[in-house]
Amino acid sequence: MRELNKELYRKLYLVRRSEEKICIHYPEDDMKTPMHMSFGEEAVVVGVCHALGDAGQVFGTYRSHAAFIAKTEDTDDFFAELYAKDTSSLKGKGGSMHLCSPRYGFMGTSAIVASHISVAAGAAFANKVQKNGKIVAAFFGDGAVDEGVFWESMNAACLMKLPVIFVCEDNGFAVHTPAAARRGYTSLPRVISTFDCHVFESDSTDVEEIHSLASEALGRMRKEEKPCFMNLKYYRYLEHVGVNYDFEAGYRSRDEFERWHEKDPVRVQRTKLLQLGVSEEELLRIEAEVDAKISRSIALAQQAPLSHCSEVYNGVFKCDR
Ligand SMILES: Cc1ncc(C[n+]2csc(CCOP(=O)(O)OP(=O)(O)O)c2C)c(N)n1
Repeated sequence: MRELNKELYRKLYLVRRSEEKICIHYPEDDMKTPMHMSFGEEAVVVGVCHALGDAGQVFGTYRSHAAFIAKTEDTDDFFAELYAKDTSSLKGKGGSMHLCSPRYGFMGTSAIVASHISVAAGAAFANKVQKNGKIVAAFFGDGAVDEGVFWESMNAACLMKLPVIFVCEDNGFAVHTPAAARRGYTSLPRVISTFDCHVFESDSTDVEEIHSLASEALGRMRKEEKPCFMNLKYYRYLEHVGVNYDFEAGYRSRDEFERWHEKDPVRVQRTKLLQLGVSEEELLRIEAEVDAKISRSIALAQQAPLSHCSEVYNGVFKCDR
């Protein structure tokens, strides 16, 4: 249990520190990409991705820094892409909003709300046909549920009994609009429970709890071939897009932030490890290793040449007419 908790903490810290470094370097204006930050949702993404394991496949949204890092740990590729460098596997064509690394099972992300959910269901269908045992996790915000394609994908996945976990990263807002102002129903999990799938929900920021819930979901899915739906609440710390707080925008209160921040996922896990008897020295060692990895990735990205203009035509669908 201690080893699992240490590993979960290492991943939380890797995600958190990578994003903190983005906040430091972004004002230098060398990363020419909009930033949708993951601060606050680390436990949701790390917990699910760790349970899913290396063989699982992940699809996500434009807010996928946490998911990319949790699934791949490939900070070299991550920072090279944010800096649009030649060393990035996407050669700068993706940026922060279209991260993708199929070799690590991070299958792709989209800036068009909910558009990837049907693609994730399609990948689950392919896995089912190929009988390869792979499970797909589709991460999306609560705003994506307002799109028809979400319901079509849920319906098809339930009907076809596809090996897919739909993970709603529920921060309660689509940009500045609260869920209550967008929905003609009160409880999404209750509506989803009328579908033929397993439903799970949590508002925990404890990564171990999310990990065990996701493991239970995967176990149920393997036993009884049915998709899963997880509604996992979190609080988005920063503005919808950008690297700043936005309390002055008036759509949410600082009190709410303070309440969630008191149970910050990274701090909760660090405190737990100390209670489990892990020494402060060991934690500092884990943190120093992660910090060194990130610093190295950023330095490599900064020194690498920019991606060449000719790359625009590589790796994309072309119309010859
Ligand atoms: C189909 C579509 N409609 C509208 C937008 C503009 N838009 C970008 S993000 C966003 C809010 C999405 O909120 P949510 O799904 O809850 O994700 P979050 O940003 O909270 O992670 C909207 C409406 C878009 N990108 N795509």
